Amino acid sequence: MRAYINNKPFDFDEEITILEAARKMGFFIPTLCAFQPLNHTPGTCAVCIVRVIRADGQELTLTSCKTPLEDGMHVDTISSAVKKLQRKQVELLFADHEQDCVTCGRYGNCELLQLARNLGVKSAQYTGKFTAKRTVDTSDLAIQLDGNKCVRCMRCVEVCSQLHGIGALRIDNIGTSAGVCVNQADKWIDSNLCVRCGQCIMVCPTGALMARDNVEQARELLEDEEVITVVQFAPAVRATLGDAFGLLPGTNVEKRIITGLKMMGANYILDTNFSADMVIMEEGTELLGRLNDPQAKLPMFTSCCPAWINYVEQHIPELLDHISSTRSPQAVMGSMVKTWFAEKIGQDSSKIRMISIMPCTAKKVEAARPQLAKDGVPDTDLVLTVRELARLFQSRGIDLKTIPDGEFDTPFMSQGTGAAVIFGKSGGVAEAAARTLYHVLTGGEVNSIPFHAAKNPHAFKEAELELGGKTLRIGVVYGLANAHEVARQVLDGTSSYDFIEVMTCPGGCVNGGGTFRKRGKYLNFTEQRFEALEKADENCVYRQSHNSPMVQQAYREFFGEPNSHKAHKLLHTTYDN
Ligand code: HC0
Ligand code: SF4
Repeated sequence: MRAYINNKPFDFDEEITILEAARKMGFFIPTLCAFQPLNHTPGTCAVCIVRVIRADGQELTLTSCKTPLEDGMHVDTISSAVKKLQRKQVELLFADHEQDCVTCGRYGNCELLQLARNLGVKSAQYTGKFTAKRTVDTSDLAIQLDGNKCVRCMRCVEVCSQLHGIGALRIDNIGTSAGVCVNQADKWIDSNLCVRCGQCIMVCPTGALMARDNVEQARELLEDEEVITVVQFAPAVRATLGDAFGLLPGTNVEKRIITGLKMMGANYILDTNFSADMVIMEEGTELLGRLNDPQAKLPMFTSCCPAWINYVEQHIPELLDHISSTRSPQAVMGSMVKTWFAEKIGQDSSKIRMISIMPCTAKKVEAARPQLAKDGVPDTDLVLTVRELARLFQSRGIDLKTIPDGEFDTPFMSQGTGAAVIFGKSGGVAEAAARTLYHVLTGGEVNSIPFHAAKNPHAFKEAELELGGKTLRIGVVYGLANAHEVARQVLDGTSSYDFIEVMTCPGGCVNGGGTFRKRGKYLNFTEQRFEALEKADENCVYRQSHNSPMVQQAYREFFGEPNSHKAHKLLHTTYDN
């Protein structure tokens, strides 16, 4: 079959949309709702309209993403008349859009604004003031919604069901009032479907979905001379923050983050890698205990991803007995800072404010769990995402591209091993645990674990380790739709694993819902970020958590041994059923 696009012939023998064919020929057709990474073309924005003349002479104006190319069809995608139509569509989108671009968290990175530029929208003919008002919801600790910036692209609805099989979001209302909102709840904070992973934010083309903004509070705390600010930052943060400053994807900016935080006024900077090592000691010991106890629930699942914990509590509570009781590294750090660290620096914990920088929106909710507070005071006072840290730095003119490297300068809780830094990529927690279990069960040391592609269709990787006469079967999973299937296998008694790592976000925290968003892209830098963490692992003096001198010091001076009574009190938690 043959059709003509902008008078050029295009031969095809399978069904293809006009948009796909035009792209193959190198013609640019603007799109907004269409999102290739999710194979999502709902056709709701109508920005991709084109003129066609069918073989029978019928003339039509159609959305190119939804219309199949036909034999003998002539398509016009580039004439002034077509461009005018496309421009009108964008102007109409602006007509019911809250146009506070300068104060919008998506400023400089918005797909709608980019489109307006592409199509040459010169003056905003419509002010965005006469539209029906849609939902604005700032009730939740992790995610906030400004429905007046929603363009009804439904990417958020799609990612939530494709990746997680949850369906926490839906489009509400009709006509100009239509916009995204949470399903089965009036307010986000009341949603028992949403797990707060923030992947919806990652695919939103505008500022309609945002992480809860705590930048101002962080700045106030850092500038407050009455309090002592302790800041930790997560493994993945060092491999993702640079993107926001135009550095090459996967640039490790660990040392520049230290400088930036000091410039902002942080009193102490600690590394979440340290507490990740502590987690391995606790979780590994817990797993060994379960393996030796015929009554214990196996397999055991990791507990460090808070969106996964939310999912289990909200969607499959019957699995809770299989979840490790060990707190996440963020929570372990908060707990240790308000106890041992306070002792070490000779300060009362009431003077300390713990700020945590995470690639994750769900960590904001984790920090507010009553189980992770002492006498009602949270161990972690404030959580910023990577995007918020970028805004915090930018608000003081700190440019990661130009500031010098800094060094951690606290002699305890500031150094992690190679096992800890790989926590930020899917499979890293399982690998770190296996390195230490290998040592405990065989007396030897290994720097890496031979994972292979998973046979289980819902897993990412697997490993079988022969350890002191026992075979330990490890599974690594990401995405909650996958995790759901693996959990079902466990509950049905058909799982072959002993230990399962689950991360909610695709590829793990390096693609967390709090990381840098790039227009029209999704998961594009996974490989570079993985490599950054792998290289950091290789460059570490210590590659296994049990070999960390700082971890050894913590047990020697404070906890006694892993899973001791004190460790249970301060480093483990309970879940809500
Ligand atoms: Fe992660 Fe973590 S690895 S969850 O993804 O376990 O957020 O980076 O900080 O807490 O360490 C996120 C990243 C962390 C925690 C660690 C774990
Ligand atoms: Fe947060 Fe990491 Fe879990 Fe994503 S995978 S929800 S970033 S902890």
